[in-house]
Amino acid sequence: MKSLSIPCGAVFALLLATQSNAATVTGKVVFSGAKPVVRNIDMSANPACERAHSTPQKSETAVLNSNGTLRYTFVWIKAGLPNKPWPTPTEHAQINQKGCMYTPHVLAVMTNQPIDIRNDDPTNHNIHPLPKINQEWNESQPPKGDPKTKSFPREEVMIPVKCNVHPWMRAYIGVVHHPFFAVTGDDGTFTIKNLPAGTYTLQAWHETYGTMDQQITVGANDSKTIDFTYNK
Ligand SMILES: [Cu+2]
Repeated sequence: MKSLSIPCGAVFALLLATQSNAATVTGKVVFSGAKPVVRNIDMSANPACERAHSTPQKSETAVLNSNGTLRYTFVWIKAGLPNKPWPTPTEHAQINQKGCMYTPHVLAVMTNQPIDIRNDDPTNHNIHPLPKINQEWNESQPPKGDPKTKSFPREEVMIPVKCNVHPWMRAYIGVVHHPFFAVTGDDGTFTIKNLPAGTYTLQAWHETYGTMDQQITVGANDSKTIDFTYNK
């Protein structure tokens, strides 16, 4: 058994070395174009959906934060990583159907990472991802039914998800073969940690405003700030 302690120690030392070489990239996604018109979603065709809200839900296709940044932007390392497998998290990602909306609107996972799909509504949903690279599927889910656990084996940015019952329902799932990605929230920022030193293509994707690429170079232990500005 003693011989085992040597490789374990070596692995531990290697892990420490890897982490101390890890760079962090942070930034924000700024929007400087014409303010998007945000329409109300008409759920009157389905009273169970409409009853779930005291005020109409807003379209999420272009959500501007109060600080001038853009929500639901997927930011990821598109190219430049060493060609090696990255461990898949065992932690399940979540997507919920609540009030006849998908939460979150934009989800990012690793390839093969389990995704729990829940229906918290008192109504049927039909979850229907529309991938081009992964396999398409289409399943109904009864009110407050058991979660469905799914995953996507191949990298794909992005997979639109629709509900065949409620045409306004739309989500996007980004599936990446590595862990270097983020989605902007209500402050419009993103953080990508533990990035090995190197030169990369960093891409921002937004469902309405499209993609933007930037070349970045990070050294060991760097903390870099990289902003994106959409001006549409
Ligand atoms: Cu639905």
